Amino acid sequence: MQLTSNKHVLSWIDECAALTAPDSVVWIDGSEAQLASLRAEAVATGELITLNQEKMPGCYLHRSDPTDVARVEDRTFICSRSKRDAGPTNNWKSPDEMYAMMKSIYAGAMAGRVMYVIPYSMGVVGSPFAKYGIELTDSIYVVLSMAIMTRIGKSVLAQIGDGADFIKGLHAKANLDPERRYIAHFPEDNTIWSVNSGYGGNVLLGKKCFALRMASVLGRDQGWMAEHMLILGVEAPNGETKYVAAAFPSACGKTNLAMLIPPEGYEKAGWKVWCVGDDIAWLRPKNGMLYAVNPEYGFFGVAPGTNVKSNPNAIAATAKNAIFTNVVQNLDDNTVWWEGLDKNPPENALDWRGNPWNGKTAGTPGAHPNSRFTAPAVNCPCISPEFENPDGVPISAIIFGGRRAKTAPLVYQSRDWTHGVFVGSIMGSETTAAAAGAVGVARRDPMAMLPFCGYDMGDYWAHWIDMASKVENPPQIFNVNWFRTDDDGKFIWPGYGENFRVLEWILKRCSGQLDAVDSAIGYLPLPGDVNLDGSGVDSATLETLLNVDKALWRDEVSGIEEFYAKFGDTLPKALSAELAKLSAAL
Ligand code: GTP
Ligand code: SPV
Ligand code: MN
Repeated sequence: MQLTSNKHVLSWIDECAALTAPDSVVWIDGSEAQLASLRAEAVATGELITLNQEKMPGCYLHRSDPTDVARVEDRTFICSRSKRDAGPTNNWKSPDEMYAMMKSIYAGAMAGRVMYVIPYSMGVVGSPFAKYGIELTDSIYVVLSMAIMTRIGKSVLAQIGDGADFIKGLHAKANLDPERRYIAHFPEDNTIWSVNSGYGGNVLLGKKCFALRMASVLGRDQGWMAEHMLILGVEAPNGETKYVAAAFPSACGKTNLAMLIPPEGYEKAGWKVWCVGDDIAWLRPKNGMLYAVNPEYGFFGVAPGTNVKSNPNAIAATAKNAIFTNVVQNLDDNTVWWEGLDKNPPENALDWRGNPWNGKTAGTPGAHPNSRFTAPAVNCPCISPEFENPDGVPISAIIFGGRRAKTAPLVYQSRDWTHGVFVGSIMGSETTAAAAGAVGVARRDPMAMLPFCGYDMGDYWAHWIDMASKVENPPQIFNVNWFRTDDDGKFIWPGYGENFRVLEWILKRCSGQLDAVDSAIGYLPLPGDVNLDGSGVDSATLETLLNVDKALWRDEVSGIEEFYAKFGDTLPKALSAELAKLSAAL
């Protein structure tokens, strides 16, 4: 049954149905009854596997095709009318060419299948900052995952009303052919087309496709920002909470930082961290500050490495009503396992591909390195009381960071907003399993947005620089690196909960309580200003972590010059000036 009489919606669905030729069209109303019957159907076809309902109520396992386990950056396109608008860091094809090519793939692709219509909201439904989308898909896994990750159903259609202000998403699994897999964005048409994949980041179109690639374009045009950032609140013992947003590349620690539990001494003293979001932030000027909302409704988090010590809040979030993708299935008790969950891998199990796997003898990982959980945000014990605040939270600090074995110190602060934008623009990190391709290769990933910026990165930096003129008290900008290694390649900093010590320094700098060392790259902590009590890290090690190796940084400057050169005249002059200053200081 159609759930709207909106002509824009209905004619678009008709067009997509005529193209993909599904047997039927089913509207997702958001009711638990409908979702329950879809779960049952997915279990019957094997698309989902029911897990132990006593230990893990409402939890299911899903295996994606082995050739389809991560985002595909080389097959992701920004199809703006002009190539210049996509910029040098995005793949581009003209809309006409892309529509024509993808139409040939979509043609009849849903024959014998059902087309589900998912109305969804990014942000609290009805709030001034919410944006709406409709995703058409032939995957029940997508429907059920969208029901966790976004707010869905009739209430969204009521907000769209008779209007045309919604993002049109079309997803078809087709035959999962990796050679014909495309994730295409048409910013001028509010349209996203995704075909031949069933992996989260390629097919949950509200997430990276809408809330970052399309939304970054909307933000440019409307004076706000869509960023690959977590949002957290640090509550002091006196009850006052300060908010921080942090951009780290994929699988570089956003979920873990967002759900951090402070070290014992701090916890006892009454410090607490609240999670507002773990992956995406929409920021806009308000009351002279930048306010951030998390447009999502759940977490699509990395499973490996998540355990009761590293991230107990994430473990709790997955205790019920979660979907696990590409993890190990323990056949003894029908629960799940992944590398780093505990030191006791199951012996009688199936690996992420569904093949028999004995964790004691296998010698190969049982879970895919990019295996993930999809969990409702409300399950998270530290979810912020402000999670559903339609105005969002005021941001005191923005933190950039990535995986850098040597160059970047544990933490440093930028001198001002423009220098902070420079610090974000020169971010580098080693690639991870979150995207298909080689892992551990260093690359530039400005603002952790390289794969997610929907327009020219030079224009994006100009937009960043310009935001300061809209905000009297812009956040202070910092850079962190939890991933410095010693000569044996081991991480030097303990990370996880201990990162709170760095947050404390950052917030004290924001409120003017601490001095700092003025170095070539920015402000570094004075020795003694990062509290190491109970961390197991000594002051000599901290010195190593804060060391700025000028020779390495001079190489870094050459790398940045090369990167900046790609942008031609869209590179803001203010950034080349910052680079010249850095080069001179070194
Ligand atoms: P996406 O969901 O891909 O955007 O990733 P994310 O940034 O949320 O990354 P996440 O927090 O899931 O962390 C990814 C990996 O980094 C996991 O294997 C973590 O165990 C590991 N990790 C997170 N924080 C730290 C840290 O402080 N130190 C170290 N050494 N590893 C960390
Ligand atoms: C990332 O890769 O940054 C993720 C997972 O958060 S995905 O939704 O696949 O993009
Ligand atoms: Mn992410």
